[in-house]
Amino acid sequence: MKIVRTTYLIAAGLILLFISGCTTKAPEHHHHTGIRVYDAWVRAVPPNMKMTAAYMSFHNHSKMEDSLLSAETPIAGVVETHTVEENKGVMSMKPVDSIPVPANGMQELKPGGFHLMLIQLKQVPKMGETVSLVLNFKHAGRVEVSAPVKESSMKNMKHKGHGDHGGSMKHDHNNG
Ligand SMILES: [Cu+2]
Repeated sequence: MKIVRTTYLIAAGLILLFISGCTTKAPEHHHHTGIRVYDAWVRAVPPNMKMTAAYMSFHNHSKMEDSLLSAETPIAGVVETHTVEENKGVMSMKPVDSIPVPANGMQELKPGGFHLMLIQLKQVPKMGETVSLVLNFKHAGRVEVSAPVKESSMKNMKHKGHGDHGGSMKHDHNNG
């Protein structure tokens, strides 16, 4: 069945796309609460794609642990909170109820880890565009973010151990 095989290949390629990295810094986004959002970006995808992913960092400047419960964007019918799990060498994406953000700490949404899945795309995000997202946190409430659309090429997969926040879940603000 040629159709089935093609679909399978697209799915495999898509997962690779979502696992490969991109750590380009974006300007700080505005905030209204104890949660600040940094470096938000949405992955550029081919025109026939029905889904993409969004990545960003959350900094929690409050003494209360928080969590991202849900998100919305005008360009997608559904936004899910996902993580990536490895099972016997196979990476796969899995929905999670929420994404935790420790008190006086940070959480990183990045390829290969937590991310937002933009499903049922009404409009395919292209390079140069900006996607607006509304994030709903348990305590911080509603936080609006503008995320530029960026490409993450496969060559980024060879670059390991880069990045200012380098996978660390803790973040010292020196003001707690
Ligand atoms: Cu996903």
